[in-house]
Amino acid sequence: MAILPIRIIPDPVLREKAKPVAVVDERIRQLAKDMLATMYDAPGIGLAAPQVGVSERVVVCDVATGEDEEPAPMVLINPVVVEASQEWGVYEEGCLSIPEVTYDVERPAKVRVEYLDEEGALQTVDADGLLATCIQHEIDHLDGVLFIDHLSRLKRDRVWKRFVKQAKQGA
Ligand code: GNR
Ligand code: NI
Repeated sequence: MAILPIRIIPDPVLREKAKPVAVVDERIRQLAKDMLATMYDAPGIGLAAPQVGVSERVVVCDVATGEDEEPAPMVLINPVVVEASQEWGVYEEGCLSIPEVTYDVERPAKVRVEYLDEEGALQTVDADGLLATCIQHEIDHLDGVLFIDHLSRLKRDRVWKRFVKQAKQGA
């Protein structure tokens, strides 16, 4: 298992559309394991492959963060939202690729997601609460979309410019 470096905006890989996984093989299983280790180390509740520089449709998450909760790691390959509730919910979101920035984001409160598991078998999950938000945040990453894209242009541009400046200063 390896802890991988996490890419920070404006790294261009975070704006690419990630390509579907054609075959769920040992390479993908190893990537998922390394992503879980990286996510727990950060720590975070989710991680998408582009955040570790891999432009492929692989996501991991674990929203069971309570002290007395059992870990609940999930690996979602080629995930797709197939149904979203009319009802919306709001969470204060953050992103490991945009450190120390949090804002409220509105998204569908419940989603049904189809994906391939680590064996390549088709699975369906009905997610609500934080898991629904997390999976949507991660699928956005696979399409080059960041949570700041859901904010007003003013707020998004402010955050973006701050990180562009930091990158230029080598911070
Ligand atoms: O660790 C994370 N926390 C979080 C909180 C609210 C909504 C989404 C997230 S995902 C984030 C980790 C991350 O950047 N995943 O892409
Ligand atoms: Ni993120």
